[in-house]
Amino acid sequence: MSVAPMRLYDTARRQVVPFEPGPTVTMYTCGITPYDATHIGHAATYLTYDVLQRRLRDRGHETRCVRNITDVDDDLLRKAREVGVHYLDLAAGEIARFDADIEALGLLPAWSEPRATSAIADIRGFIGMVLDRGHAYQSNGAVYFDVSSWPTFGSISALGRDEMLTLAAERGGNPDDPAKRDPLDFVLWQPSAPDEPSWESLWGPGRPGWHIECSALALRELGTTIDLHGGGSDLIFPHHECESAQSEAATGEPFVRHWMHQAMVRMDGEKMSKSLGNLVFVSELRKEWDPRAIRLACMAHHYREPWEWTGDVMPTAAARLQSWSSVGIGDGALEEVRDALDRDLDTPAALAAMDRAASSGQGVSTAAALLGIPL
Ligand code: 5CA
Ligand code: ZN
Repeated sequence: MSVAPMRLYDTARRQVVPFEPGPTVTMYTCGITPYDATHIGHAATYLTYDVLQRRLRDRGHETRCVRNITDVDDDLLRKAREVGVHYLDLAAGEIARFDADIEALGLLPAWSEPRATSAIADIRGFIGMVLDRGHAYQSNGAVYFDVSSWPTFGSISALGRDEMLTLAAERGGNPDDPAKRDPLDFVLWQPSAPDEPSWESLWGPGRPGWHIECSALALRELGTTIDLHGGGSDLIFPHHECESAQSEAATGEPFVRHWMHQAMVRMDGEKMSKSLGNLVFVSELRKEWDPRAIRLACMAHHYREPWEWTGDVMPTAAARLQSWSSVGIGDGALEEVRDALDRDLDTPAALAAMDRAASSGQGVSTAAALLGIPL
């Protein structure tokens, strides 16, 4: 087994750096908002952290990966209103569908899978800490984070103020909210609309903002500083920038040692997303294809390269699975696969090494098992 450290790209440092956690690796990956079914973009994201964990375990680490469920949030409440069901009933159905999909894909079980609604007390305590340290203010029944009190705001995403304002407007940040001192200030607690769930708090009844759910859950489940934080690249700003600011403001400790983001899976030239509706659902793919081929389809792309979903993706992956299966058991390409994964999780290079071994007649079942694919 190689002794050199694994190397991974860190979004905040903007370079590939050694990733050298202790024996137990703590990870937080942003989970689903359960208002629609799992699409192949979600699957690509969770598969990336799955392969990462498998290689870390192969290197001898224990991994603790928390994957939250955003079960109270603007998008979920809007959809529940549209379809006329209770938001927790909508969430329950979608969580069950998600669980079935990721189990079929052979994902390692999350170490914990906490729901935002389980954390209201934690969130209230968290907001108290941010207020006590002078990094938030109350206005018009809401509590906002004061970005002017946080000089390093923007350092993870490395965006200029205008770019941050544009993205905040696109991603639910309400920069035009007149109760804010600065349009980039973001909500920690907000009054609920009459048909929305509401909890008591020292600042009036209401519900949490989205970003604080992940900060409070990460602190509760894993402590003040976590080894690695993941999610799709669509979350770098504002979600992860805001999480980092409020977490470090609340605890006075570094929040994340390493930020790792999965590039977007696209379709018809745009990010695959629930709001655009250009979706390929895992549950539909599963009806036609071996779930191991779905895994391979995602792993054929490097996690930092955006890629386009096309009609060729599944047939190519299925042919590859077939060629590996036909050569039977063996540990061909195993060390090359390990080396490739240690070089910024280079799954395309790993698959290419396995293709070479298989085409020369060597079995690749051990390497495939390391990638979560039993042959
Ligand atoms: N609940 C929040 C995170 S706290 C959320 O973003 N939920 S989500 O359901 O919209 O997305 C779930 C995960 O899939 C997130 O990590 C998100 O960044 C990722 N994701 C969403 N769309 C894509 C896509 N097209 N390609 C790759 N990853 C995606
Ligand atoms: Zn999150």
